[in-house]
Amino acid sequence: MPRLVHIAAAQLGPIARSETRREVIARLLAHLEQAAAMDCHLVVFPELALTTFFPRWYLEDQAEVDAFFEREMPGPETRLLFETAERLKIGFYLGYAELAIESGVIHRYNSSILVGRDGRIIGKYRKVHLPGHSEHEPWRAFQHLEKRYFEAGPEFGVWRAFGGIVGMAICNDRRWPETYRVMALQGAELILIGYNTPVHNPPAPEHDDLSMFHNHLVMQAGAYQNGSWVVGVAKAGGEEGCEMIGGSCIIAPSGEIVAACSTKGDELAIAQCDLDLCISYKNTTFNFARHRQPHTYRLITERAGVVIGV
Ligand code: CDV
Repeated sequence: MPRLVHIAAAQLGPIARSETRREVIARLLAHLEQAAAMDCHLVVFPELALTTFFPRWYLEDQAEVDAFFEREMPGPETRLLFETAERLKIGFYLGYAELAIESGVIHRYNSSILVGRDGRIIGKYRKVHLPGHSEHEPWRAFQHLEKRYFEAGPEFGVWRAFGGIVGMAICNDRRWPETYRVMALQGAELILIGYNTPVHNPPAPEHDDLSMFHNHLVMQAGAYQNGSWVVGVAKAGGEEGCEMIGGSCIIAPSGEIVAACSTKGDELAIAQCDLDLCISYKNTTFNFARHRQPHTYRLITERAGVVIGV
């Protein structure tokens, strides 16, 4: 029996700063309904899917920043997503800004959750690789203040769900081979990634023309080199004067894109993902137990004794 998961990559077009949670959630609900009508089991939404991508602004008023964060999940406005998931028997991955109070201390994370077909949270992931900068840099066409507004998460986990082993990552994580490898070493067969990626890269504008190529390059390599499905989902289009790449797609363990969005708006790309397709990659070319040489990697790192890129 193949282990089939019917997955929808639920791309979102731009979200205006003035758009309310209720308006955004109506768009997410439309995606859930449409995906369920097409017999999907799992819908993957982008990073920070409930608001505009607010790290593009330098904001001095913490209350203004905190208005973009969720204090509970589900909360009064997001509860309908969970109720709809349960009614439609459809799971989802959702990226959002998380404000958590732990031992009396406020923490802010760029997070995602995985919700099962029963509408219950299976797992939460807090973004590890936070790109950008922490101080105002007015020379940029727009800011990327993730290092200011979020704390880095502690680890990459995986969860038993949807008949397999599922991992989560968020946006910039997808550019780092360690992201996929750490999850694949825990058995990941399906890696879900939401992203917000501007076409323009202020520190390196010479990369702009390659933004879509790099987007697919890293996710396709991550899938193939780890024998895992990868689902990458964008917030796309012209958002508050910033052009964001789309290119949401579903990638097989072969590294091939098997479904992709073609617009920069709200759109679903759907694929039937057979988790058993991971097996021939994990058992042959990428049989980690048989072929990896971890002692060698450690020696090289220790001997080098330098960190490149500082
Ligand atoms: N939201 C992100 O993590 N964006 C980063 C870049 C563009 C700053 C990315 O790697 O896509």
